[in-house]
Amino acid sequence: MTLAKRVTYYYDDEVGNYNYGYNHPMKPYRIRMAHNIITSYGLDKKMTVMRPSRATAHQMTRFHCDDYVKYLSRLTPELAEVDPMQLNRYICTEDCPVFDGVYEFSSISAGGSIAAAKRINHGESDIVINWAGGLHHAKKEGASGFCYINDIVLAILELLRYHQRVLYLDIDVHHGDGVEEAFYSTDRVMSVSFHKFGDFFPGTGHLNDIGVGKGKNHAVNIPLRDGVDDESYRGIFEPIMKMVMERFQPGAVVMQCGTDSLSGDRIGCFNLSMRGHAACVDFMKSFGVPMICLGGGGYTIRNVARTWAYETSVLLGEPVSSVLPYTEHYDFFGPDFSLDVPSSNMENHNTPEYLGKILVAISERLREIGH
Ligand code: ZLS
Ligand code: CA
Ligand code: ZN
Repeated sequence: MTLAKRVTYYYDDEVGNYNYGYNHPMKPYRIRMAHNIITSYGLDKKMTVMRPSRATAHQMTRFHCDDYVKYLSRLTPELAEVDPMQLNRYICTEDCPVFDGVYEFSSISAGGSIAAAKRINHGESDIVINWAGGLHHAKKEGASGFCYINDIVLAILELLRYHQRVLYLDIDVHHGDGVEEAFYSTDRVMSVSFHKFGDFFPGTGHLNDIGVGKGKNHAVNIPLRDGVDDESYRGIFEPIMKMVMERFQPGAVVMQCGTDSLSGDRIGCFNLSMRGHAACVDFMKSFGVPMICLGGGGYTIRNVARTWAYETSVLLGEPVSSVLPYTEHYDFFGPDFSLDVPSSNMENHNTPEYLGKILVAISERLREIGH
């Protein structure tokens, strides 16, 4: 683990009450489960814990269309039923259901990420955490892939007020399409996403999608196959991110720490262990550049809670016992009750040749940028 830093942690206890629906894989409750592990380890005593104020409609329209934000702010399950035409304009309702409080939920997520950016801008913290953030698919004009408001784009826009260059890094198993698209033609934001590619949502993030105009070579896509393990992930993650940091020299980093890239995820198809996932977070911390860590995907909720709690300890530089402390969710964590998500024996479809070719292609393009 690298050296201790000043850490701020944004958390709103209401977040765990929002519900996408019984059958839906996205469970905001996992954020409360992570929080309870964090406090049971006493990690809340080692950082500044704050409840973020909710993002206003006005703040949301810094990225999103006025009409969409206005519509979302008034949207209720009842309204969705009486006016399906209007609804279909903005939302694919199977992935993005109109649940009770959908707008408030989004404003908690976005409020935390915007507050995180302000805290970094004012030099009040080295690292800021918002596990309710990371909703990377939301578009300017509509919801997509469980995401309604793009808290990440809003946070980056806030950071750009004080920082000439901002790095966005996304280790969710899905492509960070909403964020990439928002900054596709600028050289002030570099967007790097590692994701499953090939017959997988959202379908974007090809190796050769590199940005346009001034943004050329400032979008970096690492398309992976099923079953990537800790060793092969680290083998491309570390050299790519070292090069990115050297060439781009960002003033701030926003890292989306989606945990659907863990082994055994309900939607994902990678084979990372909790320690392999957290090693990426620790590696980024080691550069000593101000950083915001956000949540995102993660659908096997006991493993999401374990991993975000562990990553909080890694960011604090405070080792914790691998025996889970008692929490009200203790029964979720059997039969082992340990702070661990192991890899499985699934096949790794990413051959050394495949990964080698990706590394060569990306190195060549990164060599072209620089200041
Ligand atoms: O990155 O694959 C799709 C789109 C479909 C297939 C699924 N049907 C329902 C709609 C059409 C093509 N959607 C993905 C979205 C993944 C979003 C990831 C978000 C993030 O992790 C950041 C937070 C998808 N994968 C799995 C599902 N949707 C899905 C699985 C099961 C269900 C239940 C509830 C709803 C309908 C049945 C649903 C969606
Ligand atoms: Ca990703
Ligand atoms: Zn995801």
